[in-house]
Amino acid sequence: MSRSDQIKSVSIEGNIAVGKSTFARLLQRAEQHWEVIAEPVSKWQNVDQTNQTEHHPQQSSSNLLQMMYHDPKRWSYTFQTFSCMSRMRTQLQPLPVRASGAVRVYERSVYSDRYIFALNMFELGCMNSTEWAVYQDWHSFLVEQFGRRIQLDGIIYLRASPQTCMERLGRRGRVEEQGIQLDYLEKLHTRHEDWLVDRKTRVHFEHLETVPVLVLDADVEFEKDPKAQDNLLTKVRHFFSAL
Ligand code: UDP
Ligand code: D5M
Ligand code: MG
Repeated sequence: MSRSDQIKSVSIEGNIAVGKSTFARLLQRAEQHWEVIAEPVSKWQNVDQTNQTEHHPQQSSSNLLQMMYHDPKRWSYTFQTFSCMSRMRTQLQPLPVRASGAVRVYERSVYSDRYIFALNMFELGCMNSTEWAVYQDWHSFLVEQFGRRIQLDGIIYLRASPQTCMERLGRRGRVEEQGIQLDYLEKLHTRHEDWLVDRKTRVHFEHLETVPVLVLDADVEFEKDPKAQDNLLTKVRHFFSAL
């Protein structure tokens, strides 16, 4: 198979509540040969514990997302292991769509896990330097082992001000996120800008250094505005056709 026949992999990146899932649903409706894979948030909210020992028989799941927000120092490293493993699983899933021009679109990636969240957790002191070193070691090892299967051909960056994200976060009302402050969204915003706009985050995978990035203005209210949606879709079609 030549490179141009291969199914392309693209991730949608952006701050918490910027509108990634909403945008992903829009893409899924727009073209049959775009296959959208949602972020596995529900897995993080329901960690299956059915294999537990008999000492804890009554509990069958725990909410790791809530635990992380409630006690980040205790749970950030654990959260990073679980979120990254679940993203690896989704990125490695076999491909049902084989049409020419097919594109797989992921909501976030193993790369935003590292260069947005894990790095931020380390800089906030929620992971210590040993946890950070261990994390980086296995992350690099696994990504290198999976090679092409886990690489991205492009990134769509939904870019909006932290204030817009804060409003949308409130509107969505996900219980675990109710303690999130603007300050946290500002830090994540800066991480996205460093990585995807200014490209000054040090990355450890060659293909990421040159991966094409489409920056879309997500401050506009696109959810219920067909004209804004058409405008975004035109840019996406153009971007995909050049990958
Ligand atoms: N939303 C909105 N206007 C938009 C896009 C999204 O009000 O143009 C709302 C959406 O209905 C949801 C919230 O913003 O209540 C967060 O959106 P989503 O879950 O898609 O964000 P994600 O966290 O996946 O980026
Ligand atoms: O992201 C889903 C939720 O999960 C949101 O509260 C951010 C959080 N999240 C996602 N990945 C990570 C990592 N790697 N570390 C910490 N927190 C994370 P949303 O933007 O709502 O789709
Ligand atoms: Mg989402």
